[in-house]
Amino acid sequence: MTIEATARAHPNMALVKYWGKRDEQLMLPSTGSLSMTLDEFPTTTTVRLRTDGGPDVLELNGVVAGGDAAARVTRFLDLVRERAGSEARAIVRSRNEVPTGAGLASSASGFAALATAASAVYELPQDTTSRSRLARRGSGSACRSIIDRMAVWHAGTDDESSYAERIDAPELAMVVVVLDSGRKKVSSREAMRLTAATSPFAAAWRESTARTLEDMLAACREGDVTRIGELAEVNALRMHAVIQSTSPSVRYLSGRSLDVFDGIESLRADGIGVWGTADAGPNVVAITRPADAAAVAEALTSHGEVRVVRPGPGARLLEDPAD
Ligand code: 2P0
Repeated sequence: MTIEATARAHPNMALVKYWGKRDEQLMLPSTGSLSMTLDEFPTTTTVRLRTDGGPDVLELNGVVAGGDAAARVTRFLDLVRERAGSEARAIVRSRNEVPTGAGLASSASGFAALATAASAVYELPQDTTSRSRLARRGSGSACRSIIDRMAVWHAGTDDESSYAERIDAPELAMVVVVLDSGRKKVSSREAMRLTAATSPFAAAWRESTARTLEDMLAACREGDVTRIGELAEVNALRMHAVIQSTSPSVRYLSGRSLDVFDGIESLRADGIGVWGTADAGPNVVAITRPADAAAVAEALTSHGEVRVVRPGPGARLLEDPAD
């Protein structure tokens, strides 16, 4: 029996956003979504089975974690153990190169890496679809980080039918503009609940996102970068609109975020194909063609730290953990 496995996964950036659940227990989303897996900001996670009967331990960037983060990992491992028919506890060591909690989806890379390493040590099915379903139970968007390059997450209606899979799309680049790498005030999970419970626009968000996903899949098939960018920007701004319409209102975008959206708009006025998106935090991500990425990065560098990212690999086991 393998006693230790190490996996690496990257965050993903949604072009059609996941914002709301139809089933919190099974982590089924209220709509499907679509994303690009990034080639930067990896999480590398080692899962080692304990033979000494001690409890689960989570170590994040070299520091033993407690509280919600550790409880979430233990709940996830409980599900893995139930499926594997195992009682073995584990030591989980995770290293993140993404600013934790800053809206760059560290939970997606984190649970994608954990699901992949845990599937190996607990001897669960390791095919892509099984790992995607499992990662979803840790954090919804993690199911997309299992997938190479571009992924659609089928909302599904039960555990079996809700998973992400690879799609073909034209070559894209993104320019991440980091404005704030601090932890956000309201977690995505909490704000999704608040949206469903209090926003008068929640149903309209779900309906428009389902339509946008169909349009986005068509744009990807047709290789239409302009259409992809336009749909992604509108979808992101609709998500932020529905989030702001909660009671009490939640606002993730800051004045500086809006300045970046203005900067993107003026680049577009100059004839560059570039569109904006943002997750549950103030950082803004510009979507563009690879050939324009350097010019976009240069133009946006006055707003914050910029990083050009490209489509990256799905979660995978590392043969040599020193890699
Ligand atoms: C997304 N986000 O599609 C959206 C856009 C943030 C904004 O998925 O409760 O960490 O663990 O399923 O996946 C962030 O939420 O939430 C997210 P849970 P998750 O990328």
